[in-house]
Amino acid sequence: MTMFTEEERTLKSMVAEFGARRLQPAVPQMEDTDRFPEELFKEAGELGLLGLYVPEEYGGTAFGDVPFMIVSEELAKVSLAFAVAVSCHVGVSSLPIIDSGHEDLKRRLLPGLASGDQVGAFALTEPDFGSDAAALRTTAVRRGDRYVLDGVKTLITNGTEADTFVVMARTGATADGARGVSAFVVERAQAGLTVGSKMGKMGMKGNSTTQVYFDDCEIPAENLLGAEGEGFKVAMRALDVGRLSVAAMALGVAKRSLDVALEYAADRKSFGAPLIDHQSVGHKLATLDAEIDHSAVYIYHVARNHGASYIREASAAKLFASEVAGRAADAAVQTFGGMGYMKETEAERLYRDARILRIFEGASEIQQRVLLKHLKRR
Ligand code: COS
Repeated sequence: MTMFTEEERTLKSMVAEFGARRLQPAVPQMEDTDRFPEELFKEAGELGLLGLYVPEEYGGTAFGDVPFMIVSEELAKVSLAFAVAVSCHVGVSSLPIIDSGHEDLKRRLLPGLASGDQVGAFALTEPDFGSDAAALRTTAVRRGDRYVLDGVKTLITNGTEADTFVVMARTGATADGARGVSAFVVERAQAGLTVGSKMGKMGMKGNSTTQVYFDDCEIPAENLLGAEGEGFKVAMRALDVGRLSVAAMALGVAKRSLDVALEYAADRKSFGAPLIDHQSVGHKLATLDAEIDHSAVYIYHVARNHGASYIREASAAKLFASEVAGRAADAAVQTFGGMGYMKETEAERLYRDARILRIFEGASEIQQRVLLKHLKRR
């Protein structure tokens, strides 16, 4: 069964080759030092992997959804940390500028984002408002031809490296909820923007997560994305693609987890037989294989065939694939037994990395909420 065109298969091999030859050797150092491999990010840019939605006239490849899922999946098989940095940059941090940015802003920022000279970040979450994103409190007040931003964002992926931040802030009253939110681009050099130090994480060593502070941060009015009050929808539309990409990354983590478990289970003997021949191990891995197939078919089906709105499908893909990845990483550790808990096995890293998939870009409970809303309308 093949789900891909010839061009897509070529892209898949190219990213897999980049993963094996360039990214894999960097993983131990990323684990040890938590340093982001900027040189590899630039290489990904040279390969055309960072401008997947950027139109060609601004230096991108404009390949679209299926290639984005392929890149997300293949990179995540090797390093979820790197895949997430790329996904965040390509999807939620670039798409709002591409879809809703002023022409001057696009000309100025998109070539750098497509090449990897500039790194993008997406700032929605706040210390007091995560899942309930429409309640956010960061403010943006219009002053002549400028907006002035004040507030704090947290858990911002790529915060340390980012040159541009897509920031959701309140231009309307708190009571306006989602309709009082607008989206902006804030550039790193802007006075009044401060990035906090790296937050220590359970896994995904090698990409950064920070707080971002806005203190009387003045930006030009043309940095508004779309119209005032449309920012929540700008963010949510970007998150649809983002969630599909998280599903694809979960697929990559699940496949890799199954592979390492399978290899060990075929090799390691207990009670006179390879682990794979013990029903308790073999059946679990076989069930995972079926679940992984279901994830793959659904993710690429949605990526290829979705219409203008696919909120429900993006949530369904993210919910299912991230839960499968969690089970797969858990099964990998369990198959390795005591060694699965040790730093020297890949299963240990996969387990820590996989845990975030059920949380970020909308926790499983948020995806269930979105799905339930659609179910009730039926
Ligand atoms: N695309 C376009 N528009 C969307 C949308 C989407 N995916 N999701 C919601 N909207 C629109 C709705 O149609 C609604 O518009 P109208 O007022 O014109 O009808 C508006 O946005 C508000 O939506 P809703 O009423 O569903 O908002 P809620 O506050 O009830 O719920 C959830 C929104 C919970 C789905 C949202 O807050 C969410 O996704 N939270 C998680 C945030 C998240 O993923 N954070 C991770 C940050 S990045 S790591």
